[in-house]
Amino acid sequence: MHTIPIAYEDEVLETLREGGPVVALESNVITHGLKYPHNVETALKVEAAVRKGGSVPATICVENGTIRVGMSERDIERFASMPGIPKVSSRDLPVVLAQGGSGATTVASSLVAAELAGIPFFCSAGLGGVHRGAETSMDISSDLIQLTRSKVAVVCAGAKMILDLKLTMEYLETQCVPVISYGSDDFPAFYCASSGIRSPHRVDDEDLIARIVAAHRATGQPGGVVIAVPPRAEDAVDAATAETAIDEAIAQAKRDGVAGQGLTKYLMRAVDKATGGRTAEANMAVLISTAEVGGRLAAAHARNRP
Ligand code: PSU
Ligand code: MN
Repeated sequence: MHTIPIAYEDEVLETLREGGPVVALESNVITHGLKYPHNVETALKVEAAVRKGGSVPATICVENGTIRVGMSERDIERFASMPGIPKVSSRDLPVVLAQGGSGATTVASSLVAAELAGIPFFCSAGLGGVHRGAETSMDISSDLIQLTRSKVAVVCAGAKMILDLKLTMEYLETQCVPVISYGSDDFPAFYCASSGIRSPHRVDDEDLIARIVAAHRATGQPGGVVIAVPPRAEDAVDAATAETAIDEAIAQAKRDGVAGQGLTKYLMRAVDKATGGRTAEANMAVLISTAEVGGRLAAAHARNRP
């Protein structure tokens, strides 16, 4: 039988063997989401935040045909500063693995890796989702589809605000993905505390969230649970400012004929530019703040495990 090579960082492997808490993290946000050197600084702060929450971080990537579960500081620095590392989503993963290639994992492919590695929690700032205009472009992020397949709880600040968040929520409902907002009645909008959309459930008790994740796993249903954590007030961007920048970025993408795989990065960069870097700052801050909550939730889940 063909098996997928997985290289675990020692601490991650030891913690998993003991049934201790580990939080999986993506690497595409390091290589494509943020610019050097902010990407390195942020990735290391995200790892520190997971630890502060009481869990062990495992940043995931693909290197020379092996899935790496847990990157050292040097690995992160190397990945963050090396140009041309490809974005690897779920559908690209088998191609890159079989070719012995390398790449940065998105939310979707990180979920595949986390499940293979037996890590029940994953954390990032913003999920991919249903793009605005998807009724004609059909552009729906694989992140959402993967969420219906991989048994991994996802802690995030909602989905990226450049998306159609209403359609994203509809999609998650249709696909039976439980969505819980932590500390808010609303589904957050990544840069902003609220998307204006009510969340189907609000739970403020972290032990209860851990029990919900355990209950979902026990039902035998495939897929994960979304735990949406709003950005802290001091990190959030004013919604009107963000919306204006997003509208302009989408118009610009149309003019430049940008669509498909590179669209998310293009829009995020254009919005950052239009807001004078405010959204990039919020992106970094929210990655860190959600990681700490993710670390606490994974720790609560491991404590409650029978
Ligand atoms: N660009 C960014 N930040 C990100 C991403 C891209 O500026 O975080 C990412 C995440 O890795 C997410 C992926 O999983 O984009 C979704 O891409 P798409 O919308 O193409 O499915
Ligand atoms: Mn897409």
